Amino acid sequence: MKLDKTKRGWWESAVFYQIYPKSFQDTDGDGIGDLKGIISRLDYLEKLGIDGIWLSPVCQSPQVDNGYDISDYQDIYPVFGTMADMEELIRQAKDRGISIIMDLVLNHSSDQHPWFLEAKKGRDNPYHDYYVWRDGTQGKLPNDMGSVFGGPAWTYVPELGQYYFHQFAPQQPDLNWDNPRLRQELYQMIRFWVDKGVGGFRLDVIDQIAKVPDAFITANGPRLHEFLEELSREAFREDGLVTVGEAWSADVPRAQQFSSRDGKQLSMVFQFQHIGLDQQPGKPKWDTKPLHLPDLKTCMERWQLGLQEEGWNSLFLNNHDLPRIVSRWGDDGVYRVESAKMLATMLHGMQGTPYIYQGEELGMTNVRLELSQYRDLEIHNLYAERTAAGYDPETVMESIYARGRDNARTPMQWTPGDNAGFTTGTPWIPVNENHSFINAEAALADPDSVFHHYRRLIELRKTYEVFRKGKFRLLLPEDPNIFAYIRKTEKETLLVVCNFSNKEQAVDGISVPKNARCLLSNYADTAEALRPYEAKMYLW
Ligand code: TEU
Repeated sequence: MKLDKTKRGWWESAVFYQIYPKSFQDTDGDGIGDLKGIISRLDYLEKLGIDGIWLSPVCQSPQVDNGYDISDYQDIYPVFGTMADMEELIRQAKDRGISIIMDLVLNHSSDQHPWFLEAKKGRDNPYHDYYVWRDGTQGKLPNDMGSVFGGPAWTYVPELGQYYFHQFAPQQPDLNWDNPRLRQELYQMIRFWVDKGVGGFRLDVIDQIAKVPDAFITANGPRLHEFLEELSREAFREDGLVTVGEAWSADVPRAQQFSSRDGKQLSMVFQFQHIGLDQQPGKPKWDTKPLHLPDLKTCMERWQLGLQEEGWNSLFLNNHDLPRIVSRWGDDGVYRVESAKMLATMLHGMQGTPYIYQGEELGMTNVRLELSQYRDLEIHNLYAERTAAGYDPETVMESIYARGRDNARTPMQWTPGDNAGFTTGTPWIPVNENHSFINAEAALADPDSVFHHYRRLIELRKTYEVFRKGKFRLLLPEDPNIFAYIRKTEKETLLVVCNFSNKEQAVDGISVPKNARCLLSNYADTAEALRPYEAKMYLW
């Protein structure tokens, strides 16, 4: 079903799919995915039934952080292709009812961006104030703020006798949003992409643009909402443009504001409260603790209820920064297929716009590589820092296996053959060996595959209004193994029941009326109790 994408709110009925171009499909044998590769896989995505592709950055970049360090916002990274390829992708996707959602990295640029090269030339250079500088002497940092990827958030430029601020790598200097000229320049750049026909934008770390380093503020700076309203007014003029902001700091009240339905800021945000549930409070993401299902239920309930009337939810379990969900909340061994389908069912029954991350629809899993085979700068920084601090190397590797970003970045598994059909060359990062049995070719051929389960979920969301509008009610909040909820409109009731354990679980306290239809299940039949990772969706 094709949606009318000129109207605000079309995304409430949509499902999006994230592509990490570097790892999706290579066509020229250099071991790195490219735009032509994406074009060649549009039929596959059309079959899945998605309405839009969130494309991780494809702009010109030295690739220190795989494209999240942009050196030219209006040009394509040549290894991915040309502007003509990009135009072709936009056009061919549109023909299939699929919008391209570009990734906008507005918090920082690459240190190779001409603005930064100019900025470094002198304090009175017109571009100097595009970045965030503080006077200082070498060795005496302006303050002790750290960067997300390890090390200080300040780097010294001896020629200027100044430090610049970077929340991420030193090669990703933060842009100074207090400068109105910089903001106007960004809006013009955005209009360039709107004119090319993209359907919207995903905004990288958008809650961090209004930073105030002197006050140790990174997220939710005092001018954030003012900046977002201006950005929306000046750059996102069309009602049909969908905008989704990455906001690690978002709680429900903030998200209500970011995604308020008057369209003043963004269509929705990615919030991460459900993602941090296996993290020790106050510690980095590497220091994990066991998962506890009631925490997930309370968290999802809070978001479902919180954004029911005001705002709009995004729904996701995976992206290019996160470990594979089946290896986290599911079972990536015996019950991989069942648990992948169960997790999808749990999520896609909720209110919001679902995002599927490439390979999630195949039940792709985490990977264990040798340290030297990892490519992510964050992993290498972590290993160096923690081993220098006396951590046992094996313990550090365990953290990397559990939480490293490269888990999500191994190549898409298309076939059981060489390099999973991703490339004819040497892949830039190893292919997961389990492509021999986890791959799209096998999934397409098997009507019971994870892929077809996702396809059915997407179809259901488009068939029944209850998915978009139904009011949420959590059932059995304390149950340690069962996640069950109801969605209800005046006309329809949807019941979702999921077993998060690898054991059979009796379900007490939920009755399924006689007139209910089972819309979807990950087991062929129905039994008294719920079998390992069983999921059922009923409608009446
Ligand atoms: O990520 C923002 C961010 O802070 C985290 O997702 C981060 O990658 C992770 O938690 C580190 O532990 C965004 C992008 O999604 C990410 O790929 C980029 O590296 C980052 O911004 C910088 O642009």
